[in-house]
Amino acid sequence: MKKPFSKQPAEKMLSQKQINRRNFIAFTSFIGLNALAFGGWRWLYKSPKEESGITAGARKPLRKALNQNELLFRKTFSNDHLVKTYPVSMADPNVRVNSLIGIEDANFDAAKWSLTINKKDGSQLQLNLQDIMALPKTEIVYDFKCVEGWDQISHWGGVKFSDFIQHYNLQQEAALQYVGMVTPDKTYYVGLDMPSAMHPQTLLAYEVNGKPLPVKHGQPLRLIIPVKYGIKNLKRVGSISFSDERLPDYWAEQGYDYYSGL
Ligand SMILES: Nc1nc2c(c(=O)[nH]1)N[C@H]1C(S)=C(S)[C@@H](COP(=O)(O)O)O[C@H]1N2
Ligand SMILES: [Mo]
Repeated sequence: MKKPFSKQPAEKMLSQKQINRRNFIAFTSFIGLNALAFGGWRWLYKSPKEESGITAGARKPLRKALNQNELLFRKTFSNDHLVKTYPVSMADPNVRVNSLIGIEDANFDAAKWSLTINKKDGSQLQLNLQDIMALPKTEIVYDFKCVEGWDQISHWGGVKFSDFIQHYNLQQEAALQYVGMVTPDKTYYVGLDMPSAMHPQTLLAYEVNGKPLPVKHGQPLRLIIPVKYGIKNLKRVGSISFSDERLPDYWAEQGYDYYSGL
């Protein structure tokens, strides 16, 4: 009578020599891979830190990887990519407030406020709110996102940054790579890549929910830049500058991503 399993090839018995050999391979690769991981970590740990400046805190190889990521995102989400918008009825009437750096001065007088534009040739342009409100108005209702983990559909009104540039003949300035915006007291500041600033949904906003901006949202003028996280949406713009170098950014100095794109 045939055994049911006899067709199966007989299991090969491993000789003691083979077992020893396999143990040796397993053990040395275990040690080897650990040494490799440790070496990699030491390499990263010992590699120079980037110089403190616009961004700070990352080891150079990490920063290199971050910059590559940024390039990829900038190529993928070009200017033609519009942030999703919503009907006005979906805007939240109670707009959240997050962080008040640079807008805490109780003596601030919005009537005396003016916007300073630092032009490429070193000259300045001083504009008041009426100048800005005289330009074509654009409204947007979109999902505002804060890196701290909340988001909210909100409704803003103002002038498109790109319309503003055109109207005041700042094409030479817009040909540079970066824009910087600073609060009047200079305590909060953001640096932006020009394509994001010139994005068709980026506004210098003076209204929220159809009413003038209250202090807590950046009276009298704030940046609304829907392609970026909240941190870049500077409240109470005091001055605007242009450069081919990255301009200072409050949160990038604390280690947040300079680009902070969505
Ligand atoms: N001047 C100034 N602008 C600022 C901030 C700030 O602290 N000061 N915080 C930023 C952050 S982190 C967010 S999420 C948004 C919040 O805007 P909101 O308070 O109008 O919701 O403002 C941004 N702009
Ligand atoms: Mo935020």
